Amino acid sequence: MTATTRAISVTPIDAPVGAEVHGDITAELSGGDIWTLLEAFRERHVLVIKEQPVTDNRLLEIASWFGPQFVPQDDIPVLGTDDQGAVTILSNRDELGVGSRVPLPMHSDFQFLPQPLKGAALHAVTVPPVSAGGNTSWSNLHMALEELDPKLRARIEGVEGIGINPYAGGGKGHGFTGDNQKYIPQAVPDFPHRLIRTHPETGRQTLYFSLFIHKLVGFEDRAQDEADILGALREFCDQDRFYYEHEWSAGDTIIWDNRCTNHKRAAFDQSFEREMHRVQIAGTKPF
Ligand SMILES: O=C(O)CCC(=O)C(=O)O
Ligand SMILES: [Fe+2]
Repeated sequence: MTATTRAISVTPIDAPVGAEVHGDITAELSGGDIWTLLEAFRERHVLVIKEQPVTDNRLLEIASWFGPQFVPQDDIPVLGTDDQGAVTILSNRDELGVGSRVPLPMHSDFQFLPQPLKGAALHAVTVPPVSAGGNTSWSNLHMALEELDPKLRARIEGVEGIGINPYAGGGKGHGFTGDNQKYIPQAVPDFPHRLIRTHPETGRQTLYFSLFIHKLVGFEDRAQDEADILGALREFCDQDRFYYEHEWSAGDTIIWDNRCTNHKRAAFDQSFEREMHRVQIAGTKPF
């Protein structure tokens, strides 16, 4: 057997999620290299590529190794421009992009969709200095489930949660700004998903809960129980020990698995410009 030379290698980050990718991500990669990335994605859930000049086209290409690009439906708005270009630009400057001034509480992207995302690739074009805030953190929800109090676990086994869609039913006002952000005044149907789901590639069980889950199916007559469970999960899932916190440098690219992680973004000083380019990867119906 001839040894194959790999251009890419991956080392785990000393945190509950994350692997750092080494090597030139802009070069032509072999199938073996891409396989290395996919394997690390499955095992570490978040891939970190530091300070490389990834163009929009390359970002699209990188994301496509993980799955087809997510295309929003017209009748279920999501964060992104109204014309929904292939690459969404997130920025705190309205003339550049959408949705990126406020701190973002822990979430899994678009959990309110019938088929929420598999993941996303986010590339930092311009970021504030680390001292000005704006770190993004990802948590390990497999680990959270393993450490969940067994009594609480028993209460949520088989229970479905309903995610809120901030872009429908209420209009503007959530701090997700930008002239092109699409909102619709009407509510969209609920698409509940299990709070404990199966990872479709590894078969592992994971919590699937974020701050956007605001109702539980079957608790219509048990408001207090519902509030207790939601409150307990909110507090439990958001503990620092589940997170990897990323300090951005311009040129960083992060690809994450949206099915077994949450992420959140810290507040940052608005006198600095922040511009991120994002490609989202389509997912399947959770089970
Ligand atoms: O701006 C960030 O750091 C994270 C934004 C985010 O939540 C996302 O792109 O899904
Ligand atoms: Fe997000």
